Amino acid sequence: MKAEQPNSARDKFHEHIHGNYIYGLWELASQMTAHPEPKAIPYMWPWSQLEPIVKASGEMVPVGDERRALQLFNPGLGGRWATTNNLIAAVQLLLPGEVARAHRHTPTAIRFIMEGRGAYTAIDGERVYMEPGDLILTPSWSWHDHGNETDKPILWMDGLDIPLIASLDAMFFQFYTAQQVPATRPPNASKQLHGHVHLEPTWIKEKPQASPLLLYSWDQTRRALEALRDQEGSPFDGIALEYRHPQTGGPVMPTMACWIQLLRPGERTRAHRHTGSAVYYVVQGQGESVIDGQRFVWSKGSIIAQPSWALHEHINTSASEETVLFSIQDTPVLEKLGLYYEDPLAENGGHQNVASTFRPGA
Ligand code: GTQ
Ligand code: FE2
Repeated sequence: MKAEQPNSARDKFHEHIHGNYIYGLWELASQMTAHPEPKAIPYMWPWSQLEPIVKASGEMVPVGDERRALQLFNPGLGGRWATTNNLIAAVQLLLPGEVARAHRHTPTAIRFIMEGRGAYTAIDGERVYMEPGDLILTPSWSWHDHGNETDKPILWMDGLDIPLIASLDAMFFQFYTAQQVPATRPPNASKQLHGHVHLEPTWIKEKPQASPLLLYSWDQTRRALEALRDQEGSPFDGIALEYRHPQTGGPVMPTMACWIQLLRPGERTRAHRHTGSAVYYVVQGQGESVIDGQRFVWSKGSIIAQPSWALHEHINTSASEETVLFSIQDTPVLEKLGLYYEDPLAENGGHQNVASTFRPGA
């Protein structure tokens, strides 16, 4: 057997190859992890922390070329514009009389309306009017501007796949030539055409990848949750419903799925983990999530980041009130690539041991 090279010679060799932008696989093996090890961490922005910041943003910052949207940065991602590895969540405020300038981009967006009503987002010439609890889609590369002609502020959560599109080097962005895109279709036209639950117009031949239904009204969402509240539901997710593309039955966007989940008073789901990340918005109620052994105590308005492969379970801690969680998820991407894996927690009756409780800023 040949004697090992002295360390100094081997170190020199490594220095030399690094200088030529070459690394040995033996130096990298720790990156081929046994399972996903996201840099993003489980994190939460409680409403008590978000609300004063959102209100202050209205006084401190005008709507200029850019929207007044507060982007939630995951502390594990070293300043990357990302809430999880692939998703960004933001809270956007539009004051009475304001218009956010028309533009388009390849990242896909959703809005979930938090507070206020009667403002609109215009998507490719269609004004979609907002009510609390509505989900509104902005497909990739569609022109959009926002306007608030009411006398009250409006507030919504944005969800976008910006980090995914950036890492794919597929980012395109343009401003429109005017402040707003002229209306070419009646208000809420897509709901008029595609919003009929189990009936779809047969004469529409075009089947876009993103849902042609742009407005998923809270009224219909709430009624579905109420109709299903006595079902058993999923042991891991409770009464979890996915917003559907009306023509394909698939996720609302090629890169993002949206869910609404009802947890009944006292309900506690079992823990599981899966590839794909999620951002939750607490629509109503109060409760806790345990994510990778850490307890997150939330209430209406809180936003929670859940990285890929994180063990998670949710608890409605109220004995009388129902809890509703909205979420965006990047699982459609994993599914399309054959990379969706899911594991229940087998031990401990399907529940995690709680090692710590999350405190914001700590
Ligand atoms: O309102 O169009 O939070 O383009 C980030 C990028 C919102 C928007 C965001 C955007 C928008
Ligand atoms: Fe946008």
